[in-house]
Amino acid sequence: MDTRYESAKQIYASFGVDVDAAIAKLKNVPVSLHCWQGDDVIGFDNDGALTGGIQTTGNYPGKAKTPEQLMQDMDKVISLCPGKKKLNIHACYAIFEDGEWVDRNKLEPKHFKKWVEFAKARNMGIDFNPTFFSHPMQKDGLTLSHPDKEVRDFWIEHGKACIRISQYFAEETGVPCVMNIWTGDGFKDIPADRMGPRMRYKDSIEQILSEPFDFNKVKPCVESKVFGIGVEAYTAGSAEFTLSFAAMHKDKCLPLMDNGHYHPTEVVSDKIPALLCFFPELALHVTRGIRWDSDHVVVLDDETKEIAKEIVRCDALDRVYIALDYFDASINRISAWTVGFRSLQKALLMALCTPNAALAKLQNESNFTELMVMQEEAKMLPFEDVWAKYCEECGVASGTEWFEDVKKYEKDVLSLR
Ligand SMILES: [Mn+2]
Repeated sequence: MDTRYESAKQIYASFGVDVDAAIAKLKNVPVSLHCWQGDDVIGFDNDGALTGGIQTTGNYPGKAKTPEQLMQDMDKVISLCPGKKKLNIHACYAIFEDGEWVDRNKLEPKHFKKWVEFAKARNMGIDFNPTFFSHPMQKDGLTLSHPDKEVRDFWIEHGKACIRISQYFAEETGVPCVMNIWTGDGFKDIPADRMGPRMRYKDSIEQILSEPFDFNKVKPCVESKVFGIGVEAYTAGSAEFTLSFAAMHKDKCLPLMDNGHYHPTEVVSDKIPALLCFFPELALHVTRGIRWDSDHVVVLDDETKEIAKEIVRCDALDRVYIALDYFDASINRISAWTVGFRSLQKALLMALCTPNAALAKLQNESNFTELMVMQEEAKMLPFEDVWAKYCEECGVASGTEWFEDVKKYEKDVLSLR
């Protein structure tokens, strides 16, 4: 393989690309691994069904039902994926001990102590998400924008509790905690008042952010969405709403873009350089929507490659917080997690192995003929050999050998659940 790598290295060098440097750089780029692929977004604090306009489909056997199982499954995924990982958990994954249970507005750092131990032992930071769904206080499909103050106050307290927990994560791990605020608030059918819920939503998020925190340690985000299941006509947290909110609260809030949360022909890749002109930092949820926000497993498709390319081309790997967000219950969940993480790693490495400076120079010289030729030629560079070297250096399989491991895990562990 080293011969193949040496040969690939020379070919890339002729395009002005240093593949050793690309590999070294990617090793330090954290990608947040979402715990919710392991149990279909259920969590440990409720017995109810998944609500909030999102839906997992499929009933593949072997899903994690306890914190121990979920952590065991995440460990398996971590062992199969190259690259630096960060842990991403939702508030509904609180781990209660000795029969204790508290509602979401009363959550404390101690309810996430086991996750901190898990992350620290694996040298990972933690990202966090308040959970504004799958709960009886989500009334009429609304949380932070509900007309009833009692409902809003419950969720504002939840948000504040999550800020305190995020600060605890950052202090314990020494890594900033990205805390993402997303609600599915909206209406199935044509509303009579579109601004009222948004004014209440704005006020509620402002109240959450009034909880003291260190912005160097806690990175609150607001995530937009175009629609959800049963919330087809209107969402309070639309793209314009959340982006404007983040812009007006730049001293304590970031915009978060989920590429499943836009109209099907809109692409997040083009929005990244637009936002980087104005925001010092931003956050991403990488997913794969098919026709709607279906949260299919991330694969190495054009938009995933384009998203990675924009982050790299803008020299913004340290300004963009990258997280995965999808959930497929129709296939082996360990495999779903692994394919998604590895696909994003491939996209990032490909972006780092693209002759970006040379291509930009052609554009700036208005040499569009050569730009097209070179962009097409660059697609045929021997990427597989660089990927294999990267995986080898990270101590994981570069080819399909990892799937043998998943099949064994399914037989030995998942099938016994
Ligand atoms: Mn998302």
